[in-house]
Amino acid sequence: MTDLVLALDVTDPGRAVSVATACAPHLDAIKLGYPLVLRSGLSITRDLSSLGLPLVADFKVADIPNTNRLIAEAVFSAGFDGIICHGFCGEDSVLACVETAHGQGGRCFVVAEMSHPGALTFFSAGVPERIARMAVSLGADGIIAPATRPERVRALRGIVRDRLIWSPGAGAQGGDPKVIAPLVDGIIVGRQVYQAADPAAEAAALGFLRR
Ligand code: NUP
Repeated sequence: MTDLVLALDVTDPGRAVSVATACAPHLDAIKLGYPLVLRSGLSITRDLSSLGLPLVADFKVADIPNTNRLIAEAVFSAGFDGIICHGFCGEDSVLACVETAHGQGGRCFVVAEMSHPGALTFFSAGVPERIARMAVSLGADGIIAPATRPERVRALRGIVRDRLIWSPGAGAQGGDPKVIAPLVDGIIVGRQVYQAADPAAEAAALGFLRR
């Protein structure tokens, strides 16, 4: 069973809520990031809470431990259920997010390798493997790994084993949802759904991934 996670990068808050509401029956979680939250404010969580879906803040938190903790506290006080942080800032920075998440009953995902072409400039040469190992050792709930590179997801699965892998990059970025879904616990899809003429129908059509 693979979760379908909607990347709600819809910049108009009203439309974001209507897209999320229409798609909700076909989703397992909603991921919100800067494109929406910088326009709507953190209070968008209140508008989405009635959908009853986990809300994950994709702020790719990447700062010193104290700042990471302050950001994570703001995220969980606003009603989010999960947070995504970067791993390259090191153990103490990641731990601040993991501990704050777990203190609030939430989850923390660590970006191990990004999905876009330019990611390989620095997410290469064993770095993603090191980040994945660190995420496991710090008790993170899962990692983010690229749907655009299934072979890399397989390699990282060997490290994280039963921790979660959520994977963006299917659809608009070229990854094949059919290929990636069996390898991961959650597939993150944004534009393919919210830019469709009928987002709910598009989300429903991805329902086969969840079986
Ligand atoms: O490596 C990453 N790639 C990626 O696309 C890590 C991410 N968090 N994302 C996010 O996933 C990206 O910011 C966007 O919110 C979503 C993918 O959206 P789309 O390409 O399906 O529209």
